[in-house]
Amino acid sequence: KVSFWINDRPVEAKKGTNLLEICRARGIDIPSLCYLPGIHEAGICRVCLVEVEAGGRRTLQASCVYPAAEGIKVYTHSPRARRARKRVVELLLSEHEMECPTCVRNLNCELQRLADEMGIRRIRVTGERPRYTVANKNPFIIRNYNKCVKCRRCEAVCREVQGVNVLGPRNRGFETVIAPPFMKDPGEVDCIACGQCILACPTGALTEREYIDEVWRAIEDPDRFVVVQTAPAIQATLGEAFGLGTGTIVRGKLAAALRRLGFDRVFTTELAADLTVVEEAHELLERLKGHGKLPLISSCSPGWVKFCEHFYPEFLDNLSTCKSPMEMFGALAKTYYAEKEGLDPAKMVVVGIMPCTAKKFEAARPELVTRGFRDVDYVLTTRELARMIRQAGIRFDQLPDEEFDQPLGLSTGAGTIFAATGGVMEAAIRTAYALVEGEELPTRLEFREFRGLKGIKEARLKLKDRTLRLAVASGTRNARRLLERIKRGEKFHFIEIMACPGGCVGGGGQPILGRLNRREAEEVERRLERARALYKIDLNKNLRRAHENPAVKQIYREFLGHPLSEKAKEILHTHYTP
Ligand code: HC0
Repeated sequence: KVSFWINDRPVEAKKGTNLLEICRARGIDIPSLCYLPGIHEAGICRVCLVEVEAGGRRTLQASCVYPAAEGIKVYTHSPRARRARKRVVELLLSEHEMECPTCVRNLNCELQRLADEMGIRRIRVTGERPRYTVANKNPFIIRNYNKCVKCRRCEAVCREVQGVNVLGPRNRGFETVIAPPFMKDPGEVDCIACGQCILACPTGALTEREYIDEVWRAIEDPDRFVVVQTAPAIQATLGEAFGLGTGTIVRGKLAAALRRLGFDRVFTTELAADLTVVEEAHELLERLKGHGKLPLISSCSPGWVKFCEHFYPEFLDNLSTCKSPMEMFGALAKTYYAEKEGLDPAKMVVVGIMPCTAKKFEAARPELVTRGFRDVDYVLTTRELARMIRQAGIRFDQLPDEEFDQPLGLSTGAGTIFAATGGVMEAAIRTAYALVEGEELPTRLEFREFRGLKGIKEARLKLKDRTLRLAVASGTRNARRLLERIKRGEKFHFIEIMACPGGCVGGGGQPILGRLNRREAEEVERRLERARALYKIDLNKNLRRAHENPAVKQIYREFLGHPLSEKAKEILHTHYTP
């Protein structure tokens, strides 16, 4: 411990802790921009300058990297500190593309908020501004370098959290931008499309590629039959975009909003998640019998699949051949449901509401086409859906609770928990257990060893006469650690990998609440709250095992036959090649 002074008050803190954290813990807000605790502590933007008196000199220091030391005197809001911070933000603004009213981050931009909080009404520095063309050659992310403030948070998250490392400073001096190598488009490098960089970006320099107008056009076209499916995570996160507390469950309002937007049918991806569980549990049992490679690794997270293709192609045969629930749903909608309802699949449009930017990439993959039709036509993120709801003038908080349409709106708790890290594993084990041990035995429903935000979770589970070694990883850097262990000889039977930290609840398409003045603990807590909401829905469901879903049974009875049947393989399975 060291004793020192903050704003003339004596304080004690652990030696070496940075001043910014110490102040925030004591209720003193110092603005910051480039700082991401534990991920990016570089002191490069200078927005968090404070005055520090040490060794007889009083100087301006970046509080995010200045360590607490015995006897120093810190002045967080002295006139000089405030003036310096204001000037730093003015300089950032002076080269920023000022298109706030048309920017997707308008009113949700950290730079804008800083300017407002500091009372910047006029930018006293004028000069040249960079002019870059907007990079938008891929279906998932748009980079606008004219709005980049070079905080390098995207770069830090890409490297430190995801272990992908495709972003870095390019060019020199005034020309510097944070971009993929040789200023290539993210679609041309090893980017996995996870969108974690978008969540990290304080401005509108990084955004998802919007498909809102295309979806409006489809809805307005009387010749189109537009089916919407919503990912399990949306019900636990969409409310945040409308000011509801983190973890507020909005399942009923979500269905009501989609109906009012004009979709012809409102379904849930959870139905297909249940179906995935049934197919994947059978696949696991087949592989355990020696048919196929072990460990079986889940393949429903498209960011993870892309990561595997770029960095670990030797594991591609370990991936489950199951399409992701989103893709299974699209394929079923345009085959089973089209036949059942007498619809022409050529006139159907399937829209996915996903917490994910990689799902946009996945929807465009050439492998994911069934009987000549793309399984999913458009993917909108949680954020885009919130924008559409606003565009339609819908007061989200005043909507009644409604149900999804049937039969593709029926789901069990297993499908719901898919969106939290460990959920796919827990859901699959619930069903595998019942398949192997028999329905008559009391089945274990909860596998708490797979819950929570730990990057890698492991357990051993007895399945009849065999002990299975299972693991769950979220965040691709953790996936990398786990795969390296397997390469060194460790044996596992089944592994779940989700690209985003915490699983889909932490997806790159989720509402951005801004990191300004927030502590990392709050970010983590937010992901936990979202996951808790999903486990609560699961707990309150009568049916919690995927194979008990009456709609799943109906689909097998009327259409697919049985799990892993030829037809199931044609419609629900795929294969990825390097
Ligand atoms: Fe997910 Fe999914 S759970 S990837 O995290 O598996 O995006 O929410 O929709 O497909 O179901 C995302 C979320 C999904 C899929 C499901 C899986």
